[in-house]
Amino acid sequence: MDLLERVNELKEILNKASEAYYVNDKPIMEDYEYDRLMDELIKIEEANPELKTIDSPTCRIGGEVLSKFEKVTHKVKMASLADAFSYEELKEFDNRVKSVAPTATYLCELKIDGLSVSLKYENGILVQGATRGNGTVGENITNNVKTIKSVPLRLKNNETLEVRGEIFMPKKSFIALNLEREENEEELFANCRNAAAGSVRQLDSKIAAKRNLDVFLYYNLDDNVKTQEDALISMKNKGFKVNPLYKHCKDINEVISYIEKMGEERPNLEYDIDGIVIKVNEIELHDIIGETIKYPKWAIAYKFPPEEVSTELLDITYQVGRTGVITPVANFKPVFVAGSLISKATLHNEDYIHQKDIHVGDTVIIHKAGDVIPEVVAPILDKRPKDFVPFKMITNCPCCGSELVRADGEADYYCLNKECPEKIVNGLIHFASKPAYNIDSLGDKLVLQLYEAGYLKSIPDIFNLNQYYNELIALPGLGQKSIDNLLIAIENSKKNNLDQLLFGLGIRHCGAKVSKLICKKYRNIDNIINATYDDISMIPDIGEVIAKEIVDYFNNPDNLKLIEDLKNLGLNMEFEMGEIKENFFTNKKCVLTGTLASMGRSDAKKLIESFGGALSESVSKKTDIVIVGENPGSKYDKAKSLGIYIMNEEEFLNKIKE
Ligand code: 0OW
Repeated sequence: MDLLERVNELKEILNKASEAYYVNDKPIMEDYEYDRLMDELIKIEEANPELKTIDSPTCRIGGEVLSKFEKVTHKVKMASLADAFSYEELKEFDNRVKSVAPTATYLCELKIDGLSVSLKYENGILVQGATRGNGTVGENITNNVKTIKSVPLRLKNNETLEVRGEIFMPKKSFIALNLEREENEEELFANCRNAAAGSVRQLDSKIAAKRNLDVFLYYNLDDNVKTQEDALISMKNKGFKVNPLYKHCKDINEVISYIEKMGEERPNLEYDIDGIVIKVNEIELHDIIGETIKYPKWAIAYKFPPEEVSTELLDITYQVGRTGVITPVANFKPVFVAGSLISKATLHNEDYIHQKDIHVGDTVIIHKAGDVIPEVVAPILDKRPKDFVPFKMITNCPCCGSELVRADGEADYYCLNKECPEKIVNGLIHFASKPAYNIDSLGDKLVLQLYEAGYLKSIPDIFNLNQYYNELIALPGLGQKSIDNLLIAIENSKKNNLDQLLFGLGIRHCGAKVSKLICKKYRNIDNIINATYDDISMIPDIGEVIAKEIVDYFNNPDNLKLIEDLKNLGLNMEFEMGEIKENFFTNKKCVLTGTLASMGRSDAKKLIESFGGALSESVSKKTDIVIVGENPGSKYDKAKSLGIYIMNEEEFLNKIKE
């Protein structure tokens, strides 16, 4: 047999083995056999590069490192889904469908919590994998898609087609990945979806290949089947991995029973789902029912309410914040909640703990408020150990031992010791953080390392680090390049606007927004230092509490010395007003819920603020606009119930451009 024949034989055997193992979960050969054949193919291709083809299983190992992802325009827009948060909303959906298509039935699928992908095949060969992006323009991630073992590199028949589905990271892979990242002191992924998205966007496909990504396909653009159910069966027959837990429901009540059943099944699934997708099964009805700008009207996603689980409260520990505030933290047996593994949650303050009647040793119920923040909901009283030790708030700082102080009427305890190490370190971390002085190469770990090495004890020390150049490059894990970058970043940061400095100082209750308001009024640091309590408290949205904190801060000689030191170090003490263009968002209170395809949250916030608007976290009667991105949370629901103006991303972008 000549080499070409051998290569084709190996590709045939290995691709078949991949499909059997990863698509049909029915292995047809031992792992060592697969690896042996793969090694043989790698060697032949290395010796004879002209024999390597783009459908070779050796592509699954990854290899090429891209500098960036090419943009891809989808010939047919990759639709998104409208959400339903209650059965009432599902019934409204059903009424709308039946009003134009009375004979419609439904096909329910699990809503895999990953990221959408489009796979293009030409003459049976996978030629392109792309992300959804904003639905019209996505990113070319072909190299990374080829490393997903359940993605066929070649179809059995040489068809030309495009299929779409969801890339996801199985729960087990997510836990293993985070354990590995914890050991490497890397930032952990919050949930399976973020881990999948972070993996698919790796420019080095060798890294993607290690992430055990998987995929379920649910849509074939080039099929002429009559129902969604047939579409799934047909895709499975072509060798695609299709989630088997779909169900044909004849009416909305059957849909609701299926939702109930899968809600119970959810914690046992090997992957994350955040809901159920309900589609009209008869495809010829889709055009009759139609679609809106962003969503098909013949499909909807029912979103599960935040998942609750119980676990054992092992300990209550305490953090010392940069202002000295003491925060109790619940440490419990790790549990999976709504897609992420958590072992800690804030307990806010002493009153919260007493009011919830929480004690170490309790079995507590945990959920994720707004699907993101882990929260201890309540103890399960009949599981409380007889010999439990009632909770008692600590009286001394867990870090420096000084006596804690709780001001009358305040909920929190504070450590007032200016020399408290944890307070100093957290203060420096805050100063260098993105929303404050934004010295991006001076992260939490480096601040702690420089503090412990004795080079960094105060804010001015940051700007004197250049005097210890030789000592710094000798520190473990650092080197000339990283120190050069750090010193450049520090030097450049001196040009920052005054509000970033004021926020970075860590004055209590003086957050980013307040700092900007103060700077807009006074324009430079000396005017702020000389401002009176009455003057400051007259500023709209400032008030007496903040005015007192600011006046007290600048009455303290140590802080005045700090400002003098920073002036002498060349930090900018003026506030440059960006020109505020009047537009739809001027003086409007906005809330953003869900994720925008076209920009991150902080960019949206900057944009709105540049027009004189404000972006806050929670929806209230004072909110003027709620901007709804993908996978919005309960804020969207609240906005609807309050009759607040809601806009989707498309409208937001148009208004911004006006
Ligand atoms: N995440 C899913 C899923 C699904 C598409 C095709 C027509 C309308 C949306 O499991 N099972 N089925 C669809 O159908 N979409 C899904 O996910 C969507 C894609 C984009 C936003 C959602 O994640």
